[in-house]
Amino acid sequence: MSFKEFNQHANKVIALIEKEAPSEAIIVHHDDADGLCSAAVMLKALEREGINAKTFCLEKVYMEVIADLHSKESQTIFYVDIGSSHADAISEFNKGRNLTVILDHHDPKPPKDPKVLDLNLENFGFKGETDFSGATCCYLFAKALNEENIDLSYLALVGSSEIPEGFKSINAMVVEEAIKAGVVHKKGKTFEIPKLGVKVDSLFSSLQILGAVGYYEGGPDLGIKACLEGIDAAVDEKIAVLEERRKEANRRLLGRLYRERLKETAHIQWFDAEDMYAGMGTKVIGQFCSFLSYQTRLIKPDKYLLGFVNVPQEIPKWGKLKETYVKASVRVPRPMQKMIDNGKLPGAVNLLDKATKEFGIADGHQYAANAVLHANKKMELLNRAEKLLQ
Ligand SMILES: [Mn+2]
Repeated sequence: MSFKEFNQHANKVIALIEKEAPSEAIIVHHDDADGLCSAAVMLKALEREGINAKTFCLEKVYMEVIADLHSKESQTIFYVDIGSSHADAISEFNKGRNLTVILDHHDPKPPKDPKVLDLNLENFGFKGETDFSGATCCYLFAKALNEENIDLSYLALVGSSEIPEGFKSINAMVVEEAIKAGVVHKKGKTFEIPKLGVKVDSLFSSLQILGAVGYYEGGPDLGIKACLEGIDAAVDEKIAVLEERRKEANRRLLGRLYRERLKETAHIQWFDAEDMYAGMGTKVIGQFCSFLSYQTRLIKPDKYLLGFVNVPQEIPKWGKLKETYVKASVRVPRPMQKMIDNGKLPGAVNLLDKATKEFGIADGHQYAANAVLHANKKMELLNRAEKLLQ
C-alpha cells in the first residue's frame, strides 16, 4: 500500500469521470475549515475541467438527506472530508445509480456499490488522524486530474491545520511542493499565501468560524469563496459578528452552569443547552464542551462530560428534516485520558457509538466525540452509557 497505489486508483476514478463526461456535479462537504478547503479544491478543480459543481454543506451524514440525494439518477457526487465512515449506507441508498467519489480522512467503511469509490488515503496505508486531511486527499486527487492544480496546494495546508501534530508524512510532502512552486512561503511558525495575502493559520481560524458558527446563514459558501479569493472586508465583519454571538451564548451557558451545576450519574456529568445556540451550527457545542473540560471549579475530573444541544430541523439548501434530533457532545477530562490509553475505560467515540446504536450516528475520537440522535432518546443514551460503564 502506498502513495503510488493511491495515484493508480485516482487515475481509474478519473477515467470513469471522463467516460461519463458530466457537465455538472454535486460536492457534499463537511462544515469545518478542512471541509470548506476540501470543497474549494474540488470546486476549482472541476471548474478547470469544464464541470459546473454545486456545493452542499452537511454537519452530519443524515440518512434521510443522503437517501434523497441518491434517489435521483445519473448525477456525479463527490463527498469531501465526510462520507468515508458511512460509505456502506451511501452505497445502499445509491443502488448503482450515481458515480460517487469519496475524498476523506475519517475512518473508512468499505463501500458496497461499485459506483461508490472511496479514495481515502487510509485505504493506502496512511493515517487520517496525523498524515493527511480531507483537503490533502482532495488536493492529491485534483493534482492527478490536472497538474495545474498545484496552485491549490495551500488549501491542503489550511485544511490540515486541524491536525495537532503539524504537517507530517504526506502533508510534509505537500509543504515541500507548495514551497517549491511558490504557492506558500515560510513565515515564522506558519506559511504566507501570497496569492491571497493571508497566512495559513489565520485563514484556518476564519474558516472554522464561518463554517461552524455561520452554518445556517451562508457561512460555508462565504468560506469557500474566501479559500479561493481571500478574506474581504465584508467577510471579516461577518466573522466578527459570528464570533461575538457565540461568545455571548457561551457566557450565558457558563453562567447558567455555575448557578445550576451539571447533572450527574455515577460516571457521567451532563447538561442540556437546548436552544441556547439557536441560529448557530451545532459544532459550537463541542467547542464549548472542550473549553468546559478545563474548568476545574465546575467539573469533576473523574466523570465523562456530556452536553446536549437541539439540532435545528432546517438543512440549508435542502429542506426540513422529518425527525427531530439532538446532538450529544462528549469530552474526557484530562485525568481520565490515561485510563482510556491503558484500556481501563472506553474511549469517547466507542462509548457514544455503543450507547446510541439503533438511534444515533456517532463520530469522533478517543477523548472527543459526538452523536446526533433522536430527540426523545436523551435519557436512553445516558442510561445505556451508564450501564456500559458499570
Ligand atoms: Mn477533516
